[in-house]
Amino acid sequence: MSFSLPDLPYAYDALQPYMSKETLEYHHDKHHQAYVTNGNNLLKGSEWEGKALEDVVQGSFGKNAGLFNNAGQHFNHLHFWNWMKPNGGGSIPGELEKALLDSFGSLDKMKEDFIQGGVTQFGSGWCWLTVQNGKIVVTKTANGESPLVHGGKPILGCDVWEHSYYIDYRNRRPDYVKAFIENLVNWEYVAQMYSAAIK
Ligand code: MN3
Repeated sequence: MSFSLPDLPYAYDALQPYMSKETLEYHHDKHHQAYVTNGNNLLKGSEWEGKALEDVVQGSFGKNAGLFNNAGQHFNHLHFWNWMKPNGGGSIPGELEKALLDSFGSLDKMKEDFIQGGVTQFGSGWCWLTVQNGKIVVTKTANGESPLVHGGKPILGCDVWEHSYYIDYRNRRPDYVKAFIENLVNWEYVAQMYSAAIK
């Protein structure tokens, strides 16, 4: 199985004003495409050729940095497009909402911690809602890493590489992460990942 780039699940201009058409054109068509192309080149002839994506990500971590970076980013971006939707950030499905309240005490606290995670990730990386030891926690990772290689299961991730926000927000990463959690998140998709993570 080789990697391939899926179409965005919405139009390029569907996330405006929170994420522009221009950002999505560069981010999806150029950046994600590059991870797919480079990942396929590095996968060819490696011991992970033909393996499922999550197995490539976990298997190559710490062993083959080039392949890991591209496979990790392919995994992260496949979900990232689905973690957003037009008119996102609305109500949270019941089972997930209950788990978030159990873990954070309030939805405001969850959002505050998530924004803080994104703002304090130094340099390129991601902030996450991660299922770990039966709880949902905020974590952050550098570059193409994800909770998958740190003993957790990601259910929501925000890309805080500059390519994800610089066109729209310039250096204002806090405003970008705040807009993401409040206005872009597709909570139905997060709930699906949560259900799969606790099985
Ligand atoms: Mn990206």
